[in-house]
Amino acid sequence: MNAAVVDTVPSPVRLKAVAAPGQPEPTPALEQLYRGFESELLVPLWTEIGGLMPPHPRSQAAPHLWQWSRLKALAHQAGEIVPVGRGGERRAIALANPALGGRPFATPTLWAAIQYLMPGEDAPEHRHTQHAFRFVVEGEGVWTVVNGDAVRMSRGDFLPQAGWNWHAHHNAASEPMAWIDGLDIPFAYYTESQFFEHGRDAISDAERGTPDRSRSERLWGHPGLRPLAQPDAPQATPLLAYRWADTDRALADQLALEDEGHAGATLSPGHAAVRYANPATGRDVLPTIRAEMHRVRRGACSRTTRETGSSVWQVFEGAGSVRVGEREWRVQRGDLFVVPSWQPLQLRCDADAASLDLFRFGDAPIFEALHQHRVQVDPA
Ligand code: GTQ
Ligand code: FE2
Repeated sequence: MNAAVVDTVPSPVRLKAVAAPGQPEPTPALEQLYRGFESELLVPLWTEIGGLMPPHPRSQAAPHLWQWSRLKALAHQAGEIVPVGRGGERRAIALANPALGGRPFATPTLWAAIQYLMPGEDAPEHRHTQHAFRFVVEGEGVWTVVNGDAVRMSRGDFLPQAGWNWHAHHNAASEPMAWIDGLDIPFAYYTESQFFEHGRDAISDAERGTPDRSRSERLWGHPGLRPLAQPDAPQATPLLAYRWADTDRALADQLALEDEGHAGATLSPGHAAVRYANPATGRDVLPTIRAEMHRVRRGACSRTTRETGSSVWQVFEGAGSVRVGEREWRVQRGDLFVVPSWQPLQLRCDADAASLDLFRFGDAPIFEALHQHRVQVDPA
């Protein structure tokens, strides 16, 4: 090895000889051993064990709340000042977890952003290996065009879009529109697995149509019915839009069944929930992202739950309070908050709100695939 190179590279390793339980007292011999480790870029497990192998996850990420009113005001300002086009690709503004070093990451694995398009604007076509979805908390007028299939985006709709599909967005309406994007960008970043390509500079006139239902919905959007001409078990969902009317009815039915005495219809008393599923497999919509909608009845609260991996929640409707770890916030429509790995979460609906509806996405499919997923629900 070239000694000059070794000399110019500062060792990032700094070991302290400390007396920990079961470890030797600091002596000149121990100091010399540790300086030897440092100069060879070696780290002994016994000084690191607490941080590397804690008894349960201790997340780097912090619980945090972003208020929708502030996000939307800033996104609107960006709409007036910052153009959208090739290069920057999207007018998307990411939530940066305050404990993740200023990176635009909501959690160690998940990206969450508010995206904004002015009337008549287009976001250009591209594709990437990162898996993505859109969720619309309010407004309408934008169509997302996935592999040439124009998909309407309206309030309450969930629009998954698996990696490596071409996509562009266009606002066909006379009002600006905001929505949220969720992607596994941080996961792809840390695992160094990203690919990206630009698409056509403009989509065709036919693709600029504004159909009520996309081709994907006409093929795959019939409950319990699989089109025989289509592939058997696509890994990510072939259905590009999950409409609010269906989600709303599913949640309302759970609570109505509970009212009729069928306690097993809900997760816990007053807490209804559904997961968006791939209609071909029944599994999660995306390989890395799980998405759900929750409804907590007036005055009710959820059971306190901890789970491996992180999630981001967005209040869809109603008002209430949310407790994450040591933090507690009042929340209303559009507010977004982060639940880091293994931090306890409890949701509570105000006594004077009809219900508290929340959209949630998380990285659980990653941990399930690796047999590392755990959930702990406090007893009632
Ligand atoms: O809409 O295609 O928030 O590619 C981040 C990356 C949105 C998108 C984001 C993206 C998009
Ligand atoms: Fe994209």
